Amino acid sequence: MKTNEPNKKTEQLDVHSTSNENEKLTTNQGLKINNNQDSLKAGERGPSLLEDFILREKITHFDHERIPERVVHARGSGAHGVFKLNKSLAGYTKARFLTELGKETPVFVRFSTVAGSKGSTDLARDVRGFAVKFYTDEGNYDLVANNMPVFFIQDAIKFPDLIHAVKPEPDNEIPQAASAHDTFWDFISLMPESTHMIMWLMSDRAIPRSLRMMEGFGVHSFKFINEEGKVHFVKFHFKPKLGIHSVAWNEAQIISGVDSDFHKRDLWEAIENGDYPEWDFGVQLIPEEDEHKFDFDLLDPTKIVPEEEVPVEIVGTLTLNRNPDNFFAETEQVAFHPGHIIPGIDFTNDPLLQGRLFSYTDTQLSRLGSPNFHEIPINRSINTVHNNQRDGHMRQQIVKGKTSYEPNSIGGGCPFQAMMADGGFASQQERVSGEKVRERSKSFVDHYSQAKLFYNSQSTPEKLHLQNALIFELSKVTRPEIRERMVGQLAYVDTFLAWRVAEKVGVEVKKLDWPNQSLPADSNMVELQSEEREPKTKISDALSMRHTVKDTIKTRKIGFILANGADGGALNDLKTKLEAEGAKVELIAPSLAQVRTNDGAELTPKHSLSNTASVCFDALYICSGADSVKELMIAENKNLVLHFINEAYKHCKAIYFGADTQALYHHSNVSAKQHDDPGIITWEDGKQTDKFINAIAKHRVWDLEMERNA
Ligand code: HDE
Repeated sequence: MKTNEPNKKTEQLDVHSTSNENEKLTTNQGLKINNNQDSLKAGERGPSLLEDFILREKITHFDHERIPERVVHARGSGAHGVFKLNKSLAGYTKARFLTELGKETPVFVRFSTVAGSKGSTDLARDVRGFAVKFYTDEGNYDLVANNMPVFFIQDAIKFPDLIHAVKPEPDNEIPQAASAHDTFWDFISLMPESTHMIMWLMSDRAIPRSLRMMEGFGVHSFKFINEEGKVHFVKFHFKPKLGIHSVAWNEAQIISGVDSDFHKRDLWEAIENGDYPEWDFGVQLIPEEDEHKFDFDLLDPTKIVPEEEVPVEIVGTLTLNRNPDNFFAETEQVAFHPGHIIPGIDFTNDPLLQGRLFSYTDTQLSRLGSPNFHEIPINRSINTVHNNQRDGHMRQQIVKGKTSYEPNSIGGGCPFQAMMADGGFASQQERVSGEKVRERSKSFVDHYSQAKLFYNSQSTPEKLHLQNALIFELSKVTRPEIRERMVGQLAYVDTFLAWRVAEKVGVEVKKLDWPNQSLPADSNMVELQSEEREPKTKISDALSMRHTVKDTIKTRKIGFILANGADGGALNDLKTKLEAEGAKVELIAPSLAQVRTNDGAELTPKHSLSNTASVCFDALYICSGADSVKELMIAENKNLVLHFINEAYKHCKAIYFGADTQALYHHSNVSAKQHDDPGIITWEDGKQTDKFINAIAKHRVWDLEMERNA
């Protein structure tokens, strides 16, 4: 477990606490304030006086506290941490934080959604931003990534159109943080290049269980350049050590109502509890000479490099180990930019990346209001800045001397340029040629092969979730022609997918010119999803979450439902074992009043049955104890408890029914099913604790979702 030593970057003079009793209340000018309760008046019932500079300063500052939210990625959560290099990449890059084995580099990471406003829900169906600022000793390196490895568009010029289409519609500002509306699908149905990304957006990747349980991808191909000038293409990956896990869409919708800060709270609490989230940092490396060896273009941001073709080499660990001291000062003001690079890393001509290289600084000028936003503590390099840039709003640095130009003699010619040998950055001398054209490369025209690859790589439950997501989304589209157009696009990915969506959103299948053979006869839907369905198509295991980490219950939140008379011994025994495995146990009772167990202990519930919901937990234990069950079965509690159980059951979670809970079991939906459900553990099972822990570690029994919801 990493200690929480503040890294070099965070020893800021600017951080100070307001809880020091020796520090008296002052104005912004440092004047100590004697009365912060009343404005200055002419008589206690008289008018307030213009001269009340204390009142005016305080209210004036308040009036100007808000700054423009990010035009995209407005909703975010951040944390400090450290990157440790475990395997040197000296053969590929000269970036020291990637070549000096064991080197630790301070980082700040901001996770975000894309479409929603700053106050919108964490659990929108959306891409997640995964922006990492490495405070390296060669300057700040920003890897401004997402939790999906491709993007909707191939050229930056379409970005404003994409965002205008997904944001609330301009006439009525509806819907907030949602793609399920006409303008988004109108745009997407006319953009075949978006098809691959739509598969990712409609997959469970778009509704993560936790920011700590999602991947990060640099998306673009970048370049590594080593000391000898040798060039490799590189794709960046962050793989969560807790695995990649998602919630069910119905669950996401409920979480948005019960706790719209679900992800933010989850990240904050994990770090406060010392459960520092970690990712393996990996790279896919392709020698420059192999650029055209693939059946796709490395410059195309709607394409991945399948891990089976080029493995991801894990070289480092990203750990988040400190929450921000102040959300606005750090998370809101942090400014990421893919153009913040260091020697050994360079750009490719990916037209999406090229456009991004303009946009970030441009938008930050209007968002942070000054060309000096690099001087805000969270944005400062750990290196001292030496240049002749001067003045501008909110300038902090005080540069001595008469020279602010180069060349100069008065200042001794300083600051000098740095030789490459001294770490000076020089762009790779790539040969570029060609006429000035506004054209799309012919090598970018395949919009369906990788969409197929992603879809075909999904497990049956994942395919069902993806289909249901498209059905939900398109069912919100009011214009039938848009639904038809979109179903036509889906047919180029998978006939069954298109057929099922068409049927559910009222699109006449026969009206569409299907690109391949006749439709499957109506039959058992699950069979038709079969991963073994012929012809066997190319798949990539890395694209499905079925193979992700499922052997730990660390940080999982287990709800214990109990009332007076609960079996204290059984409760403590299970709690101890779950916590020994790193899980968090939280007690849920009919009220927040203390609960007395059958051995006389007084327990304080963290939640009541009415102030939380099963969607905030990974699994439930219905505590044993006849008296406890009797109290839970009384009218005012029974429906709340049964709703908890039925909702967790619907969302394929593990539920453990302790001894004496037969009545609750038989009154719940669970009892209606007779099957071997590994996610349901009862008083009849042997080794209940092991079974429960194993069931929690599996995240969900997605394979039984159809049965659990029948
Ligand atoms: Fe961004 N993106 N982006 N983006 N992006 C911004 O910069 C942009 C794209 C990403 O937590 C903005 O400071 C363009 C891909 C993240 O502060 C803006 C294009 C990827 C964040 C911008 C893209 C990203 C942003 C808005 C298409 C994954 C949040 C606020 C060419 C590789 C960073 C800001 C944070 C933020 C421009 C597409 C990642 C408007 C023009 C692809 C994680 O400048």
